[in-house]
Amino acid sequence: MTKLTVQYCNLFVHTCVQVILMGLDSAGKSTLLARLLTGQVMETSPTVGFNVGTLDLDKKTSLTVWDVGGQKSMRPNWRYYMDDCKALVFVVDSSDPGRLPEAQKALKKVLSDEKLRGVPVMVLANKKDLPNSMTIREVRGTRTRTWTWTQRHQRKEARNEEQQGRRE
Ligand SMILES: Nc1nc2c(ncn2[C@@H]2O[C@H](COP(=O)(O)OP(=O)(O)OP(=O)(O)O)[C@@H](O)[C@H]2O)c(=O)[nH]1
Ligand SMILES: [Mg+2]
Repeated sequence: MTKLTVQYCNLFVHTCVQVILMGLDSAGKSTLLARLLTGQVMETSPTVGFNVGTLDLDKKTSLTVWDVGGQKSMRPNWRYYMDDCKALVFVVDSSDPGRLPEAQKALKKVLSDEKLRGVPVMVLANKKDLPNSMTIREVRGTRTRTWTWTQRHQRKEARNEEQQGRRE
């Protein structure tokens, strides 16, 4: 292929990257998505299923952002959104320390899923505008423990696979 043809082809290559917003119910995922899409703070109601929107970063790249309902009954469905996911944003309500252990447990479960192996994760401390919200350090403390747990879990899995490979 000549250089000219390659450049011509590139004109039409559009990359669409899948990003998922997860987190407990009421963490603020739908508010965040609406804000990203419209620039406005909009009224939301608890998400049953999902919301999805596309954000154009430039002419060639866009993000498809999936906002998945966080209620307990919906969490088993989270894994169906993980296929082809290139980044995960886990939203935490930093004004609600009482639910931090629940958020930690949910994140731990999400990160243990094989589908997310190697996928970058951001924990977003939301609702920082509210008085008495936790500091980033407090929220980060939770994430670090979870992350360490996940790395340990993934290393163990890799060792098991390796041993199984040797036996076969
Ligand atoms: N003060 C404050 N309130 C927020 C913020 N983000 C969201 N909220 C409020 O938190 C409530 C829940 O927000 P949602 O965006 O619906 O939460 P969600 O994570 O989508 O919840 P589910 O759909 O049930 O999973 C709403 O009343 C929002 O207005 C924020 O940054 N600051
Ligand atoms: Mg929602």
